[in-house]
Amino acid sequence: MTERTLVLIKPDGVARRFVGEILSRVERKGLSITALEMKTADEALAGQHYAEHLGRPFYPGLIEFITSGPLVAAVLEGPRAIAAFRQLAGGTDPVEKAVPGSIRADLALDGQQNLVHGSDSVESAEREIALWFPELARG
Ligand code: IDP
Repeated sequence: MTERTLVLIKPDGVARRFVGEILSRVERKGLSITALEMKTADEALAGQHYAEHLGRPFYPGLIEFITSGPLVAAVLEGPRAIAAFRQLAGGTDPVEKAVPGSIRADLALDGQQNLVHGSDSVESAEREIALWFPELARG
């Protein structure tokens, strides 16, 4: 079943010049990039994106990080795109959770600055696509 998912290459990924590396892994996996934009998130957008984490101890630092510089937002499409990208990304903590071969395990060390975001469900994907690419919102 074809799905779509919202992916961010976070500001650390752009600063470390991993945009090509990460998009290359996406394409090698067989996912299609159907929207792609570089932008800098303001606090309002970052807060909406990470609304589920409001109140967590790491939330203020996360918002500061995500708004700290340009990032790349993308919509990927393909069979099981949500799970497929999360497999490519690896677990949240690049050392404790991400498996070798994943983007985070291979290229990151830090539990916050972990290079990428990928939607975790169909509902999250549709909510996040509507935030980052309002012109692609459905319903
Ligand atoms: P995910 O990005 O793997 O889906 P989430 O639990 O949704 O993980 O957390 C969102 C983001 O918040 C993470 O990717 C990471 O950047 C940051 N984060 C999560 N947990 C921590 C933490 O314990 N310390 C610092 N940052 C965290």
